[in-house]
Amino acid sequence: MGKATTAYIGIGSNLGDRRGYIESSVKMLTGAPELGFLRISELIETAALPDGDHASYLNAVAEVETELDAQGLLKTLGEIEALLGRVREDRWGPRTIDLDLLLFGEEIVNEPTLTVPHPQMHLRSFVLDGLRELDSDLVHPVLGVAVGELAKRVNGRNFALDPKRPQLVSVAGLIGVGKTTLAKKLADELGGGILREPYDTNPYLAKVYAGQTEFALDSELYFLNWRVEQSDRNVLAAGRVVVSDYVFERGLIFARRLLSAEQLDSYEREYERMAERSESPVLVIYLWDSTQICLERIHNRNRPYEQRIRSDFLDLLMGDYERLLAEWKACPVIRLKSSEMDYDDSATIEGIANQVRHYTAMHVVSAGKRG
Ligand code: A4P
Ligand code: MG
Repeated sequence: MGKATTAYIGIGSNLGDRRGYIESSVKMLTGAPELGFLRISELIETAALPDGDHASYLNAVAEVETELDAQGLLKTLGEIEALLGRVREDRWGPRTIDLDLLLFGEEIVNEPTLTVPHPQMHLRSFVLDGLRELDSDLVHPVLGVAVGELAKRVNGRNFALDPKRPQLVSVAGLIGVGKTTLAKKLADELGGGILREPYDTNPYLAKVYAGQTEFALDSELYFLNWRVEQSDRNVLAAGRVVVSDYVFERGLIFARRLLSAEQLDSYEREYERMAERSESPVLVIYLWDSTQICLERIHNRNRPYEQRIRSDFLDLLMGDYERLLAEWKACPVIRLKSSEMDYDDSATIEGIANQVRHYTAMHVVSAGKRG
């Protein structure tokens, strides 16, 4: 007898008697002589990925124990799918039953017919929540991150990688937290482009910081125009990775703190128009730290007009960012604490870039694989 491996299987159905198909698949998993069936998570109803165009799914995760190898288990799953009337048509099309191999012990498999961990499992709450329910200590063997932490990144939502979209990765966070440095290093490491806030060319910024609030609207509109020129969805190339040192929504955060009611009114009208043109990111990296540390960095980098920034203003902005990202729906969010990272250490940057890659379509395209 070989050594038993604990494996996790994603179960999905969106056609016919969904619950019945899932129950039958569980019976077959239990009955298969080569499998010891352990447990199944709760069933959850989810809108069909990628865009809800098909009937909604019932999803669950099963834990099995097997002495088969990963390919052997995949074959068994295929046989059960066939017995339950699964017809392979369109990738995203309706199916009576879909059995995906999510995790096979801690094994990493990259073969033409099999990728383990499943290449999109970390983007799906319906998978991560099921895994977490069965074993909260499980760690994704490639990302090195626990399933509970991965679940927080997607925050109850489900995403699909889409190589046809620009692969925009946005670094968000407070003034002075180190967004530009991280964005540049990641762009280099990922072989992608960089989009930077043009703080040094904004002719109004120094005036605003010097207390001439009548220039605040011009200053914010200047930034808004820059951002939309850079992140215009018709300008960014499909499939290409590009890293920005801001999120587009940052404009609203600053406008709400800096503009008078009347200025804000004009700003918001313009913002709505621009937001439609701007590409939304596939991943946000929220870089954070204490306001004290950000303030020290601001002092150290010594841009003259920034020296008036006070810690109570940073506290307010920090609260704004926290709220923005707590409600963020567009993509996964990875939180990183700036002072816990050494930007000059190449292994640190490689590690972060590796995480980022898995949230972009680079990850499946470069693996020569289905999504
Ligand atoms: N393959 C490679 N790696 C694996 C793996 N880890 N597990 C190969 C299973 N199969 C793997 O799979 C195509 C080929 O992938 C297999 O022959 C195998 O050699 P498939 O099951 O025939 O095709 P599929 O199901 O269309 O592909 P896949 O990747 O399983 O699709 P997804 O991404 O699971 O998409 N929306 C909601 N809400 N819930 C869902 O469960 N599922 C899908 C299916 C779409 N939308 C969904 C859901
Ligand atoms: Mg499948």
